[in-house]
Amino acid sequence: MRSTLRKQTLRRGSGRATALVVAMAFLVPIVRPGSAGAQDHTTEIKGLTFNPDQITIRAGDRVTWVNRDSDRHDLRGDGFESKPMANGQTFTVEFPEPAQIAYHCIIHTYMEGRVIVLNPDGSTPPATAGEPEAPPAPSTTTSSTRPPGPLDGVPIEH
Ligand SMILES: [Cu+2]
Repeated sequence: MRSTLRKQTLRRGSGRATALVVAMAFLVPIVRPGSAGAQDHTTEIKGLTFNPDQITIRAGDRVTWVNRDSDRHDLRGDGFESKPMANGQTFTVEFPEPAQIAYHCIIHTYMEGRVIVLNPDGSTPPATAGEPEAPPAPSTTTSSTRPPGPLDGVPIEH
């Protein structure tokens, strides 16, 4: 008899824990619709500006820049650097870690933008003190630009 009672107590306890987990599982998608999986974001480069010039994403998301200008643009941020992009060309970076990453156009250094990769709890990480000019880390960079062509590495005329 005694052991049966104890079992029931245990079962009731774990049942409560299960209910809590279920409740939290329902809460998460409501609070954070983007948590289901990696998302793709797009930033247009138009009129010598980034639109939007600041984008907030979650870890694991990707940002694709699309050049809508007739001018060429190339991006450099902490951990990534693009090739010069002609009109219509794109550059994609995956951001696996929370961070605030400032970037700019190498050709037009006054063109500045920022990617904010939120912490898992949705808070904003502090801006990295690191120089935006730090050497790129190829491991965090993916590119959907066309395969290397004859113009790559050739100085761009303005
Ligand atoms: Cu530019």
